[in-house]
Amino acid sequence: MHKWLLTLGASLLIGGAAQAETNESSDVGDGQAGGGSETVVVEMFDYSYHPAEQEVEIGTTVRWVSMEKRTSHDVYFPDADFGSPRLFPEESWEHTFDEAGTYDYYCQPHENRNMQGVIRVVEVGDKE
Ligand SMILES: [Cu+2]
Repeated sequence: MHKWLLTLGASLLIGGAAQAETNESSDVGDGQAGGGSETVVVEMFDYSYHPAEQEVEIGTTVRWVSMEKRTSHDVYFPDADFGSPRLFPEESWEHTFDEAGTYDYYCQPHENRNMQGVIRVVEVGDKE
């Protein structure tokens, strides 16, 4: 009985956190298709993406979060000529990947500093 209550409390906490996260990102909402999909975070600091290489399953939303104190970065996919606005400290931007493939990207303001990354999107179940 006691144990059951603890478990219930824990799941309520988790549910609350997930909801807060969804609300926070609603202003960037870009491709909310396929509800219930996962969100993966790539942090931007020290003029690089962390992790620089990220593998995700189709339907995953990737959120880039700036952890910088001063500079700004963006996320630009040259193959698609598509990307984020400039992201200043504490700002974030997200994109949902609905097709398998290798998506190279870089930071336009810091291309000359080799600030680049790649998202590899694989079929559901193929993630290593
Ligand atoms: Cu940058």
